[in-house]
Amino acid sequence: MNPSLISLLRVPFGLGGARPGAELGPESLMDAGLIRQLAHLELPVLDDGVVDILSSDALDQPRNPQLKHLEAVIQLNAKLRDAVSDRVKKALFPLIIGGDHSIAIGTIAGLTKHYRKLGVIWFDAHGDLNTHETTPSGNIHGMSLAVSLNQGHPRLTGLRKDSFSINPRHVVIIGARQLDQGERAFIRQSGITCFTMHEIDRYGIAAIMEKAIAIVSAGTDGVHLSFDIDSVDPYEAPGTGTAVRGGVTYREAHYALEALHEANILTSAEVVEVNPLLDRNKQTVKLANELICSLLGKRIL
Ligand code: 6HN
Ligand code: MN
Ligand code: MN
Ligand code: MN
Repeated sequence: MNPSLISLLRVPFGLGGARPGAELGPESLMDAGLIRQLAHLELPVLDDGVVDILSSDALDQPRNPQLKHLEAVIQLNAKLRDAVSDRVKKALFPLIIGGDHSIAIGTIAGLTKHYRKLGVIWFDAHGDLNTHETTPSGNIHGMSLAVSLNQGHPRLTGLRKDSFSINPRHVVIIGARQLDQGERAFIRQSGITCFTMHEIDRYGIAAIMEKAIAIVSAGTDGVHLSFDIDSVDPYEAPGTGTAVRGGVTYREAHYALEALHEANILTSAEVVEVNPLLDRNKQTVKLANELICSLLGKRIL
């Protein structure tokens, strides 16, 4: 891990997602002992507060079916952007726990106020590369990577107006298995690397991580991990709003994050889309905490 002190930011927001419950993610990770587990690793962690909106549904008039809860998403992400920017300025390592994946818009906008050439690893069953024009659902969590690459509705990309752009060649998606038509076109045209489950099956997670690490660290000045828990197979991670069969296994997920720790390239990370309302015996919540520990250096031996 590069900087010495980790700033843990909790973002209890779910209005960018498909189903209620992701807003309960941060509380459930904390209740399951995240701070205690990190303390075991003897990591310097600052429990650095909550980023939330003031009110929710009242903000959302008139409703746009292509951009659900747009006003709430904008308000939340402006706050999160400024909080993340502040932590980077203080040379802290921002660790954000969500929340649905729309919060990556604010996280990455804040990071790229400082990082001129940010690399991004996007672990996800999905591409999150829709725009209001291509979205099948209107849920903004399916647009957050596109917005972070300055594509989409101007109200959303406007959150990035004082931030440096990200070169799509510095972006790697890992674990994809459900891409919409517009997202496939986006990937083909942009130069993003996408390692789908097919490539993970073919080459193995170790080789994929090696390639991904090489891509995001060449010519960049920081690397962000955006980890959507739905990248993991629903057998292991049922507690998420848009589960898709055929994901990475328990060990593949751990290995991927262990490899990232070893590579020592990350400058920030976020874990999103844990939905305790859809969970089974807190399986997904516990997994999220374990994965965070692997990412931050927990070793088997
Ligand atoms: N996520 N591609 C679908 C959509 O509605 O745009 C699913 C998006 C899922 C987003 O899981 O972060
Ligand atoms: Mn996602
Ligand atoms: Mn997803
Ligand atoms: Mn969701």
